[in-house]
Amino acid sequence: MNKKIILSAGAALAALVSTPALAVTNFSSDFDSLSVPVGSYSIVNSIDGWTAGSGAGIEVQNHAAGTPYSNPNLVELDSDNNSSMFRFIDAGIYTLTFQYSARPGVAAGSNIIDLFLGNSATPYLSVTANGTNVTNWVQQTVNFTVFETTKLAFGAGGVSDSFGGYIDSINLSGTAVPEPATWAMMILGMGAAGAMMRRRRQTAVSFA
Ligand SMILES: [Ca+2]
Ligand SMILES: [Ca+2]
Ligand SMILES: [Ca+2]
Repeated sequence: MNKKIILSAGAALAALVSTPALAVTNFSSDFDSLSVPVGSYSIVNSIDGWTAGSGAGIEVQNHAAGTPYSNPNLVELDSDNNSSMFRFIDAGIYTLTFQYSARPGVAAGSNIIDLFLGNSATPYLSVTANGTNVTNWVQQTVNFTVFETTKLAFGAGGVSDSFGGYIDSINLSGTAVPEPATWAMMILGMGAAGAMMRRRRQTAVSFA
């Protein structure tokens, strides 16, 4: 009897382990595949899986004003005006990292980069800094979990004047969120194991 319970708990655990993982989005984008003349820039509608959202488009610079984190390009989202770019990611438990630098010589109020998750108009993260005479790259790291396909977006904020914060080398890595059925099986498995332990305890008492 107890052996059967152990087996059923084992089967539940095996099912948990063998449940195929849902698709998870992993990507890195450094914006370096686009050919842009050195010292210049191009404003594009899509790059590295990102699509331009609001505003004039995605400005890809090749050493136009400052040094990219990864060569030869970086992205400025205050292209001709405050613009955004987005993509969709699958459900998952994620770590997102990206490099941020103020644009040299531009004040913090004009250098804002916002990160948005889903349809919320409130940024999940907002970063800015005062520009010095050079680019100062600082890695930003955010952890989040999404339970369904979700929009991920970056946007320029603050003064819309064609000069703004830089981003480069965005990296998303994640693991699958267990499916509800898997959770149910795991809980059943634990319940069975608990019942088995309770029965064992009772047996021990009756034999004492
Ligand atoms: Ca780059
Ligand atoms: Ca610009
Ligand atoms: Ca600006």
